[in-house]
Amino acid sequence: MLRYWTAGESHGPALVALVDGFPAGLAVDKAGIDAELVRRQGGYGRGGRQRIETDAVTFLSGLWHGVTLGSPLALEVVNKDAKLERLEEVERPRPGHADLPGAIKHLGGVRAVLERASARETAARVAAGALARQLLAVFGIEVAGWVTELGPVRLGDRGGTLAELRTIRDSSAIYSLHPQRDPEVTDLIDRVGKEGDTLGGVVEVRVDGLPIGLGTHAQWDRKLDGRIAQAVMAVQAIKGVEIGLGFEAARRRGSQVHDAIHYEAGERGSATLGFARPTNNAGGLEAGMTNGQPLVVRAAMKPISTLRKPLESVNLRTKEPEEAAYERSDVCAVSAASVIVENVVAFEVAAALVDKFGGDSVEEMQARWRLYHDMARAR
Ligand code: EPS
Repeated sequence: MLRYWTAGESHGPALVALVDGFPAGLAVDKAGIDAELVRRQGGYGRGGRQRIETDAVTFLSGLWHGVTLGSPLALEVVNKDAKLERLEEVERPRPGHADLPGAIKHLGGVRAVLERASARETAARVAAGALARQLLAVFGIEVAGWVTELGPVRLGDRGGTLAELRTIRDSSAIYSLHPQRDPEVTDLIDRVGKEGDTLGGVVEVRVDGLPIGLGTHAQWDRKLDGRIAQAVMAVQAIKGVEIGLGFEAARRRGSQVHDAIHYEAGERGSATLGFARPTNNAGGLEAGMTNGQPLVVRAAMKPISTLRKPLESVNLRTKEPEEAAYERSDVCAVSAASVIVENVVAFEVAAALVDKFGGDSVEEMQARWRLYHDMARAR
């Protein structure tokens, strides 16, 4: 079973991801992981913290000569702004943040909660996901994500190979597939920032090259749609997750939702075994299993809850009305969310791949991948 946990506070010494069940024999490209960490720090509208940090991964365990050993991997991302011991208690909880429920729940203060709840923690999740996507790449499975909506601006997606779309996205200041519309969006972010407010948005992730049959219909907690929804919903500030048509499917008739099944004998050798679907409204998942089509996941991010022009709150010590606390924040972190969602989805897909093809070594997984496709083709 491939799984991970993270540890670390926003202003503690470091963030750590512990990845367990990762197969032996993968030559890790550290630069590839660092590139994802750098992208997570970027996007128009980020706050002052990102000018302090230069996130990069250090492997504390699980590698020998740069190759995975099959033992647990401890990944560390150091915090340069490691000032936790000097920071003071926060008395005015921010609406929308973990501050109030977390402090009450622990019979303690706000600082202890916000340090862990901060989206800084996602650096560790991105490191784990960026490692997992290197395992996916061995099997020709590719992942990419982008911003499709920012505040009220609908940007949408577009067709093309993931390599093409990545190039377009990387030329956009907000990681969208319509860079020509960047000025409209960056002006909006500037305007809203000047007003002391924040902006959310929608991100989309696509996974190409998936085989048929990752995940399962057989038990609720192993259904891949459910696992992906949990991983994505558990990203800070995410309030909604859709797969394929998502909520739009509820508004249509069945004949306008389900993807017809065709068969092209000449394509038997492909990963989809010749089964073709003229549409992909299911977003690549049927009954918790991949169906050979691209996986398409969207997530809605609420605006960041730390406001420079704060909302009404209550001083937890005096119980008197006061404005919520403000130290510093991002005006908009939707671009970063696209990187985070991309990498947490990659991890869940890699976990499903290990479930199907075994987790001891990459070489055995490759042999079992070939055997499975040969057997499926022979039916
Ligand atoms: C973040 C680091 C944090 C915040 C932000 C995301 O750094 P600091 O609290 O030192 O400014 O900028 O976290 C939040 C939005 C939040 O509400 O906690 C990061 O690295 O992504």
